[in-house]
Amino acid sequence: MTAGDKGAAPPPGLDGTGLRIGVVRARWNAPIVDRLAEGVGRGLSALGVDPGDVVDETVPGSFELPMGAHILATSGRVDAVICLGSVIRGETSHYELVAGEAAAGIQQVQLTTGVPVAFGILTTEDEAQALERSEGAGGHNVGEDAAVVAVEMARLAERHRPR
Ligand code: INI
Repeated sequence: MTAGDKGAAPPPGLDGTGLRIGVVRARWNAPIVDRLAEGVGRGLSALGVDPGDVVDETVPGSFELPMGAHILATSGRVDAVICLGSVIRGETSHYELVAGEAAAGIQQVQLTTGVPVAFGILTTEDEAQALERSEGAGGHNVGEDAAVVAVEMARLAERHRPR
């Protein structure tokens, strides 16, 4: 399954050329998050984003992703931010808290800053599900989906920017 087969198909002609994208990665469950980051790289390249226009940062865990996104969103250096993380229910008793706060915080960052923030956090029952959603080229990878979302929303913001 590839980006668009399951979720929203990318709009035709979507082009990321010249866009600057921030990527914030949680270091918890790093092997999974690294796979998501590879998906982001593939997705952004396919849309014409120059790797030199990608600003990469890491934060300790998914709970810190909204703060990392806020720092990049208000830096004036990026047109959109992608947050990557993996929260596995079986491995944390405060799964709901970490996943919920990450989601709410990311929404708050994009609505308050006006800089789109894509939600690339896997919230799964177990590691097997996380692996299924972070596959290599040609498979389903939520990082690849998040790359499309970031470019689409950055273009939307650009089209309606107050003059
Ligand atoms: N952070 C994650 O990104 N994934 C997890 O599965 C996780 N678990 O299992 O607890 C996790 N916890 C750390 C959290 O995000 C914060 O870094 C920590 O609470 C310090 O603020």
